[in-house]
Amino acid sequence: MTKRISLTRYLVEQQRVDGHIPGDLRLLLEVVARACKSISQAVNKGDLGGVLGVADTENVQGEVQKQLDIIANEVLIEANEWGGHLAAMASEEMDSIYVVPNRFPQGEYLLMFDPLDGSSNIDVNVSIGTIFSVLKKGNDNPDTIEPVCEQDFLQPGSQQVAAGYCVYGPQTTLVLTVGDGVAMFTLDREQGSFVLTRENVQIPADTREFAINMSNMRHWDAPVKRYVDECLAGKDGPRGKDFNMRWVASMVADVHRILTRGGVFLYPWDKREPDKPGKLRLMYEANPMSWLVEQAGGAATNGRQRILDIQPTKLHERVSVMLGSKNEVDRLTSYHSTL
Ligand code: FBP
Ligand code: AFP
Repeated sequence: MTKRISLTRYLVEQQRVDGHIPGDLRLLLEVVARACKSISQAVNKGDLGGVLGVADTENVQGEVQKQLDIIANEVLIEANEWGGHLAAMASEEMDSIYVVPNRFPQGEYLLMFDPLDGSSNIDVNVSIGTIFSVLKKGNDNPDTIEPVCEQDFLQPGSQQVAAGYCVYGPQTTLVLTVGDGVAMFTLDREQGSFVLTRENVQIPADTREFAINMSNMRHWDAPVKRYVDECLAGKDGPRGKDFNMRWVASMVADVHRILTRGGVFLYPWDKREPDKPGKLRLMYEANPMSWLVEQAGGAATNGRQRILDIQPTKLHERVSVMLGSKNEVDRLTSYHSTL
């Protein structure tokens, strides 16, 4: 049975007992968790807090922002800018990086986030979440310190030092990896703290459940179509078993289900936008989720390459995503090399 300890104690043990994380990273993760608690409160208030609806602004990808997108972005920036652990932040909701202002000490970490993933679900009261990823700024030599710039963020996902998400659903759950497996913490609202409720999370290698937006079927590439057609064929098809389908339209909620009971999630490249590699964002969505999934024994590729090995060329880069139960992702990847 999982020891019911607080997130704070878990992180202290990761630092002190296991030596996995430096003190600065521990404090940074505590601040991110605190910001998630504030966002959770705002999400819970909904209409009572006057936070629902659109904000009449667009983000850098031309998507209409919801009020809660903007509120969550501000909460994360305000919570994290003064602590001294960060050099800069980048967000799905901001055009360029946010350098920690001179009035605060500069740290060595870079924080990336999608402040409120699944925005289309906000007003309809369906699970949404915050996704985050932490990198270390490359240049550590104090004699040659350069001001932080966008280039510092362009590291492959394999360089992440922490990644996680917080899902705001029937429960608020923070899911975290610092490279030592995946742990889940449930928000105890009475105590006001995140409590460890699952550790060493493992995704089963096989599954009977897939997640994809089926309305895009006519736009898919042949390998994805083949994979889903075979799942839909059920017991009498080549897979010899029936499959179930789930699609929340919040990556956080779909990945949370996969970490909880297995499954495979696809948001593949499709013919609607042939010049874009996919819809999801590499740095704010795909990298943190891929690391969590790999840490839980699953796999994550873009159909051809391990997502964590992709060298980003720009901050808001997009990517095709296939992640979850290992044998299914391996199958999908093999279909891409044969078709
Ligand atoms: P449960 O309460 O047993 O989960 O059933 C839920 C439900 O009756 C509906 O809320 C939902 O629309 C439907 O089942 C989902 O069915 P399916 O599993 O076939 O997608
Ligand atoms: P938003 O945060 O803009 O709603 O996007 C959510 C998301 O990037 C991801 O969380 C979902 O898996 C995916 O979009 C849903 O996309 P569809 O609307 O095409 O189903």
